[in-house]
Amino acid sequence: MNKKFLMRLMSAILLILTSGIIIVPAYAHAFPERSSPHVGAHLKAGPNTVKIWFDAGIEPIFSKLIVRSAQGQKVSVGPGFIPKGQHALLETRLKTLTPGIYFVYWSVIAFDGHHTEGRWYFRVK
Ligand SMILES: [Cu+2]
Repeated sequence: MNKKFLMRLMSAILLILTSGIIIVPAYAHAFPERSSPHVGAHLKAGPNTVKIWFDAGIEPIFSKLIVRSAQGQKVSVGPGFIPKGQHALLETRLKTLTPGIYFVYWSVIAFDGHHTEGRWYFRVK
């Protein structure tokens, strides 16, 4: 093996390694982009649903959206769901809400397998 061949071999290996890094798909974690009601909203009447739109696709089986009153009572129906034809929208139906503060708990697994979760509130006057 001469020196020139060795140099070529090394640069070829380097090229394969670096291009290998480039072709790895760049998936993102899922974070909320917007919601209905808005984070921290003060509402005149209780909403019927809570919706959170994420910036990446989420897995239906592992994604949860639960709403609780300030006293910790669950006021949402079921664990939340992803409407048909959607992949980044998480939704839940609500029972009739009386005036007070409500906490929205969300927990999702993105298509890349990464888990994110959070909590925010809205208020019904
Ligand atoms: Cu991720």
